[in-house]
Amino acid sequence: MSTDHREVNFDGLVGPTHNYSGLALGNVASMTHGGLVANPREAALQGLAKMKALMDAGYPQGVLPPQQRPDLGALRALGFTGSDERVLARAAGEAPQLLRAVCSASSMWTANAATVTPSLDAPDGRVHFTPANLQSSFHRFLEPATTARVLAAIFRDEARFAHHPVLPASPAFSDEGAANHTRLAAAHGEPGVHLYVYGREAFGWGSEPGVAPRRFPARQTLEASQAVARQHGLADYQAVFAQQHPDAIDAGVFHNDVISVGNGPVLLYHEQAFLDEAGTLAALRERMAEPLIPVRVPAEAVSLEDAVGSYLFNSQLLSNPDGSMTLVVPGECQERESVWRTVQDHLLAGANPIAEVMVQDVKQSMRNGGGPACLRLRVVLSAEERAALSGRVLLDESLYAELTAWVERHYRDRLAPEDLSDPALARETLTALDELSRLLGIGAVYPFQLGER
Ligand code: SUG
Repeated sequence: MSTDHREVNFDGLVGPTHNYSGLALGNVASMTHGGLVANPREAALQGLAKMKALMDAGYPQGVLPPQQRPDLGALRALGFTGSDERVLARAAGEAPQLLRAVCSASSMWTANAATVTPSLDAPDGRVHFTPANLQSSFHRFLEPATTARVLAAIFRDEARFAHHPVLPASPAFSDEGAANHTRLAAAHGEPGVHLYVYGREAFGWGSEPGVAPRRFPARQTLEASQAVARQHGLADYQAVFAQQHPDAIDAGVFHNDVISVGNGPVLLYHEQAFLDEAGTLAALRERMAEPLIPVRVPAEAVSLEDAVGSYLFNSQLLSNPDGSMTLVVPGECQERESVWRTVQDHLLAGANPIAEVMVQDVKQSMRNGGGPACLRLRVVLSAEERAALSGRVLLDESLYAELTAWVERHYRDRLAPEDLSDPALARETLTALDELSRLLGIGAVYPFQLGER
């Protein structure tokens, strides 16, 4: 197989309206931090610092732009009329939760932007994308239309990139993208096996009801995962569908990437990640050409509560040229004794390729339940595919410097929920995004650039 395939991590640039609105049911950090004052500038700079650290360490790094917020078009569609100022003022008075939802900067968590299949695994030899419908929450349901335009603008070359329609935005096809998908392979340039993790089955009528979480919603359905695999042309021998443990969902594991992470042949996971642990591993082993390297963390070492509180499993696991791997963990892992001890004694000292740990401070995002792995969309690309990208989206020194200066020019350092109705914030955001789309060379992707609002 070809050796020039690299995984490019496309991080979401945090948008100027980053705030804490307590919008995400089942996401403990979001539910506990709603109402806090956020610092959008610091959030964006933390994200850029993570991208720069990984670029400096030799990992290809990409960037995806934030979305247009507040989404005044969504408010208008819901019956708010008049000038922008009037729409904002009425929404703030009559439906403050709605205003918060249309201001969310949640597109920063690009692990939920789409599911991606590398060209190596697709029958037509193209890289396949399906933007996630994110229909399980209103603030995230607002993302896919712009996400689809952004992905189509960057991965524009139709000979190399294929874009599929968003799945029907109905609970039966609830799709949260790559956060519930892991590709396992001997190496990025070898054929892969795709692990899709779902929280519930939608079409189970007439049969015994399946096991489902009781406290919090299951965001991904089996039917959605199957449809994505079908769109991308994967055969049975390339895909495994595994149910997430309902107890994990009820403990705040709203996506699989909060409880497991895979890379190459390694699957790092908590013992309560999957409903059928043994069956999941067996199905993977049956399909993989190379031996699977499971790295299992028992509940005895890290409780579900500590896993959710530290986001240990929301780490990025990255391949190094010598075959070793680096685990990029959020700073919160150092703050929990059991977790930090497990990192040292179990992960680094264990018989597995994980040889190094990098700690990144993404606290602004973490308070909304988004760790290092949430902030990035993994796209395995060959050298030709990397060269075929449109726009200026691969990070280098000068792009990093320009994006940092752009954030410093346009972002506020303080944003409380009551600031969201400020019409100046909406104007500032449009100015910033217009400049950004020119800086990235991606053309018109935002509603305000397309003659919408
Ligand atoms: O969908 N939080 C996001 C966090 C997404 C994390 N992504 C992954 N695990 N891949 C969510 O729950 C909170 C927004 C607020 O409360 O203001 C939020 O949407």
